[in-house]
Amino acid sequence: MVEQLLAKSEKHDVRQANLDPPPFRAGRIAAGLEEIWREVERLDLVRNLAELEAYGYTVIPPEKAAPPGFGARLLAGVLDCAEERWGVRLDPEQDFPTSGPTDVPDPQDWSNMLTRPTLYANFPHIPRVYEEALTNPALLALVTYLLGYQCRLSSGFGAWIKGINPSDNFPLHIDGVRMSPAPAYADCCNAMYLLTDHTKRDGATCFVPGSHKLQRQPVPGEGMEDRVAVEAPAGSLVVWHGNTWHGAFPKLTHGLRVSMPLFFCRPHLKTFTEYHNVPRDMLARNPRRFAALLGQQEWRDYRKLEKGGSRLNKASDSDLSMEESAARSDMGVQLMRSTSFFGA
Ligand SMILES: O=C(O)CCC(=O)C(=O)O
Ligand SMILES: [Fe+2]
Repeated sequence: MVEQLLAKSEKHDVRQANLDPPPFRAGRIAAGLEEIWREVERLDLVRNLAELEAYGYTVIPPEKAAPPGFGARLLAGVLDCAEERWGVRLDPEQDFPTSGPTDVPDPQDWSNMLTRPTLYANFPHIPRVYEEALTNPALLALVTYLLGYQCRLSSGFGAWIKGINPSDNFPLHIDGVRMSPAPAYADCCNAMYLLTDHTKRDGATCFVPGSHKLQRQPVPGEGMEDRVAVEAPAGSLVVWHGNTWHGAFPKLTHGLRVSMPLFFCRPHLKTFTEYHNVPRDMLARNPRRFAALLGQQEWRDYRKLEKGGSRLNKASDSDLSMEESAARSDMGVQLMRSTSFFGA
């Protein structure tokens, strides 16, 4: 039993995870495919990967998604962040309050919470548990399978918080600013932690299975009969292909639906967010992949030119030692080397 528990926690341990790019192998056409397949098998996500291919989305149950209790910790981080930015302590069992302070970093119109506010955290003030959310091996295994090792976090560290509103039928769409038609392979994808239980009546996210094969946005009203609600407990992780049609059902129940989306794209696309002021100690305590996901090793950063061609890091503390700079540029070079489909 103890061994089983240990084996379980090792599975979620970022130190065990295969987060770095694969070694350079000249002439290979699918750099990284074997590594990512092994990682998917190690994490027992083969079925989830098959669902991503067939349906365009998958729901990873809490016990496979993250270590025990992770969903509750992430929810607590979101509630802390809401308190810091909005000045209220939300209780997911209750509705939104009807009033709140205005002398806070991000005041809300509490008399009109029929819209779904998005709670954003900005560097350097992000709850530490958000770092774990991004480096989670299960999440990165499927995101890497879809987008390659060089992918970026396009937008993240935000939370959807949705209260009762029977008229809020979130329309079907595909995410991002996209080409039309969209490429057959994923050029972006989304991963969302469910932080409260989601049922259809709770306003669950919904998908049109198989729609990722159509490579286009739905026209208004299209696909509505084919929507499938994601009914899953708090702590689950939903991952979907960037081409998959999705939306959300209206929330008919009291209390709050809380989820955290992390939207990723391939490195040739412009990310929604450019991450500045990432604290140096945050980069130091996380795997190197963390910095790469946040675009901290961009080799084509124009601001380098502003500094007379020197490597200017986006981290808040840019006085990197020579060794650190070298380690980071090495990472950039390694990432650039894997130029095939899986590496790109
Ligand atoms: O669950 C929802 O409200 C829909 C979320 C969504 O469309 C997204 O995160 O891209
Ligand atoms: Fe979306």
